[in-house]
Amino acid sequence: MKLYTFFRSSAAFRVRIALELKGLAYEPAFVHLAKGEHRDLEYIACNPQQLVPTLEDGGRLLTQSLAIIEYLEETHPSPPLLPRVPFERARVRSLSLLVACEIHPLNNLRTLTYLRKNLGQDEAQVSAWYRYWIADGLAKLEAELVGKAGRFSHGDTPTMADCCLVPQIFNAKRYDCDLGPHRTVMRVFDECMKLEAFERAQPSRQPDAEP
Ligand SMILES: N[C@@H](CCC(=O)N[C@@H](CS)C(=O)NCC(=O)O)C(=O)O
Repeated sequence: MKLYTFFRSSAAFRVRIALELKGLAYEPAFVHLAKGEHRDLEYIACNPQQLVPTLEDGGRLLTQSLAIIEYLEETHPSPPLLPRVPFERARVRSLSLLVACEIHPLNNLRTLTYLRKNLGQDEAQVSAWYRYWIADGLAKLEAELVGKAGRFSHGDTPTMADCCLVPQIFNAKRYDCDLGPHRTVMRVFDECMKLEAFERAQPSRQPDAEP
């Protein structure tokens, strides 16, 4: 398998964690988002959405991190990243979608670039936007997890929800967000980072990492 990835991409980070948790080898192909390589014609041929990640498996291409993780789950079921019981599977998907659909789109590269370039916002205003939506989103994730999380977001083994939670926290730390109020979220984050799979997938450990 080949994964089109960028060290700082939290969506690619989700898939890297899933690959590591499942012990699946992959070849990374680097797409430098800050240099706009996701808009190169060659990459658009792989991913018409012009987003990272893309997974190539047996010559076929798959986009969208959660679809990729579910594909890995179905093709390599062990260890599972989704529980067997339908209600619990839905719960893990719900937590994953809270991060991927409600938090991440508000603070990804193209959204922040639009604020800067099209709406003329300065860095302080962009940071205020970023921090507002992170605080709002993580408060909602905290409300979902408090009193319900196990060692991890759902139960005592890592799931797809943790593949989403951890990159979002890396992102929030990069923007110096106040993570103090999100105690359960941060407890789960710390628990995940004790595992080698999460550690190996993190941005600074990637061959394309930059300071
Ligand atoms: N929902 C998509 C999000 C993908 C996404 O937004 N990727 C970011 C990097 S984390 C990206 O490629 N951004 C390029 C841009 O915003 O122009 C997924 O889960 O794969």
